[in-house]
Amino acid sequence: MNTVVKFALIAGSLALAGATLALAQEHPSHHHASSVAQIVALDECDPATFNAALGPDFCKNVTLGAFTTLDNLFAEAAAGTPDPNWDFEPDVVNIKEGSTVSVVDQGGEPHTFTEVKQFGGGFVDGLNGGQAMVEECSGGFGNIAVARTRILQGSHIEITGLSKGEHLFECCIHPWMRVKVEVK
Ligand SMILES: [Cu+2]
Repeated sequence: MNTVVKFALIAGSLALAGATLALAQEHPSHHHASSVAQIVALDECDPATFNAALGPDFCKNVTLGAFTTLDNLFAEAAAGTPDPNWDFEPDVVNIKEGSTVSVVDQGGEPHTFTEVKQFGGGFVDGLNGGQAMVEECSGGFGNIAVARTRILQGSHIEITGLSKGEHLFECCIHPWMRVKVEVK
């Protein structure tokens, strides 16, 4: 077995361990006010084409070959059929007031988890499928309000203090990644 194959197997084992851990965390107790609801961000970015266009280390190699190239991601979005493997899971989260929403990026590239009044387009026009950008995504990462909702690959952010009612979140890069949080 050569070194590259060994590395791939080790990386695969780590990715599977991470997936198991994430699944284990998806079903927290909702019995107390201080519970945590876990959301996972997923994608299948192709490191070769993403990093050639966007810079080294933008897309990590986490999907063991199940890649979508950068050109295909844009083509799918333009056709109105955005890639379903860029996704927040679950799509709807029910929590009690006082709970924490924790969002972990288990994909290969950065995302944002940005609260919006209404779902719409993000700050990368070519990924919007013709939808207008929502004002909450305006300015992209040059806008500190957007930048602070960014989740880098392998990291997580926590949302606290959500008021009772419905809250909508989307990724300002891939705006078909959407979550509705219902706070009771
Ligand atoms: Cu995204």
